[in-house]
Amino acid sequence: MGSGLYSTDKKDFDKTLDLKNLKPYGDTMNDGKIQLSFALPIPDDDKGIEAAKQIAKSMNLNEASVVYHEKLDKNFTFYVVYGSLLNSIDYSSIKVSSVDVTTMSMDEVNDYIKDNIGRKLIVIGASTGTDAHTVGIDAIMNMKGFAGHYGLERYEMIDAYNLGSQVPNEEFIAKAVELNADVLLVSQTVTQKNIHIQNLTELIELLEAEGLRDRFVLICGGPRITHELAKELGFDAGFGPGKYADDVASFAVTEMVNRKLV
Ligand code: B12
Repeated sequence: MGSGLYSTDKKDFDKTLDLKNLKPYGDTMNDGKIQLSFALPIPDDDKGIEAAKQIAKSMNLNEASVVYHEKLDKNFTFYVVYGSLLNSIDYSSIKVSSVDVTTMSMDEVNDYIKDNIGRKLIVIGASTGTDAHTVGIDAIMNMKGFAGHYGLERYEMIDAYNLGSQVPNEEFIAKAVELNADVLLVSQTVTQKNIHIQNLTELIELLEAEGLRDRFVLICGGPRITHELAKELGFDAGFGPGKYADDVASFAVTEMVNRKLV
């Protein structure tokens, strides 16, 4: 549902909906019902169930009940808890930064490149640093694509090079220079101890040190990457779950033309 529905039809939708005090919806408006899961480093017994309820209460969950619990190991238990959240948030004050480009289809991107750039684009991608996850970058680049969206390898006007995972930043940059790449795609999945921030920052610093930053369209992505974070770190755009090759290609070609990198 877009915000348009709320602003124009709010009263018809539900008279008790208050966007300044937004709460999760379970089965009635403002009931605050949520379900959450977590593990505790304790045995799976009655005392553990009570501990899980108290944890939920400490998170401001009212009438919490443990709807599922399972022993993970002798001293570790997994819980699913259901309850009513007492907190609310002000939805009307939320501002987000998102990629402001209309997504074109694969054919439209190819035509756009022919009309505005007049040559094939060179795109390289990798999971960099210590990150071993490849499924995200493959989803964007692989010929077969992902969720019904063909990957960049299938684009007639794009030469796509997928370097795989655990590619050191130095190697990634060297390959980008060797191939005379236009667009660099970096995937980061692991975010433990903010390793993704460290790694993405290192890439920017290396590019800047070599005077190469402005030569490329620089895009990162991954399950916990937002456009806002990407911009903060010095990338041109960031894409997370629910984004596909066509979103990325549309941004990249538009950015190239806007920045006169053609
Ligand atoms: C498969 C998997 C693995 C496989 C990876 C195999 C492979 N070849 O990729 C293996 C078993 C190797 C693995 C290892 C590890 N994993 Co793992 N793994 C997963 C799992 C189950 C699925 C990830 C996945 O493939 N998602 C599907 C893809 C399509 O989604 P996606 O990456 O979000 O991609 C989309 C977008 O984000 C975006 N996108 C992604 N990249 C890019 C890049 C660009 C440029 C753009 C534009 C867009 C984009 O486009 C995609 C399509 O929409 C997740 C849990 C989960 N269910 O998500 C854990 C998970 C990611 N793994 C995790 C962990 C901790 C690890 C290990 C550290 C475990 C360990 N202790 O050894 C190691 C990491 C080792 C390392 N050095 O990196 C954690 C990460 C937690 C965190 N916040 O850091 C998760 C979340 C599991 C968990 N709940 O704990 N893992």
